[in-house]
Amino acid sequence: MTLIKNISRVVFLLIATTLATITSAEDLLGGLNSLGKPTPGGTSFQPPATDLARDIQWLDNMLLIFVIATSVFVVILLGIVAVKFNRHSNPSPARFTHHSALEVTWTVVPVLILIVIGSFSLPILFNQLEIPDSEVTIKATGNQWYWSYEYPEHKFSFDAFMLEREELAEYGYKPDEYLLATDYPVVVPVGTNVRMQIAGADVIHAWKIPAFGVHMDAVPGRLNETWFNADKEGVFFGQCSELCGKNHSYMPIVVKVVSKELYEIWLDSAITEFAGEPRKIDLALNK
Ligand SMILES: [Cu+2]
Repeated sequence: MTLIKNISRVVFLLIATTLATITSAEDLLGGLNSLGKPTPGGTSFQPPATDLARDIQWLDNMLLIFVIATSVFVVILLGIVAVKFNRHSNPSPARFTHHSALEVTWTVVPVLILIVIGSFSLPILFNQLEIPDSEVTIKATGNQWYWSYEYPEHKFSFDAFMLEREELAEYGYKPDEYLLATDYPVVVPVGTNVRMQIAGADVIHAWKIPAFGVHMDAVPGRLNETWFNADKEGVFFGQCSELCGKNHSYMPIVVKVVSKELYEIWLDSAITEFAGEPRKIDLALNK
């Protein structure tokens, strides 16, 4: 009888310990791939994880065509002038000062180029700034020198500090994620419109996730808004992108995009961990 009692006590203790170790919200989020981070020697964009980022990268490539074409054209013109109209090849230059057709052309063509560029870039800009109906709202506040996050719908908030090199493994990050990883990540559900409200507590910071195509200034006394809808589950890194003081480079941003089911579980444990308001059934995400 005592043996059975002891065994059941051990089993109970084992279950209790396991439960205790997974109550931390952070522990639920292991096993995600790092999708959005810089690569050594990289010069191009990070792989896009939102339509916003895809649009920006498409626009950048499109503009590059105009930039290259204009540069090549100007270099060729300069070459022709240098070869054909130097003092030796053209000792007695023409004396005319106006050429109406040429002047109209060099005014109209750049205007047309700007109209073409504007007609593609303005819709992309409007799309970034028009916040669609969102299911999750997160407020990010830049402080010297860390970010704090609030989930206003559930009334909890937490601070996110950069991890030291020796802390990375403990929090499940790789050694090359030093200067990018934080102790607490922002967690969002995949395929969901997320409204980001961004403000500064002291000086101007900027909240930026390159893979999302999101970059918004965090200005004291003003609430800026932006949004994203991440379509890949994974870990995405960003950094403060406005010079904000001596530790500007030590206030990184981590966003973990998880399945809607895992998000709900994380939300419950975060509400417990950060003393938020217990939520009613969140129907929006269960659709
Ligand atoms: Cu900053």
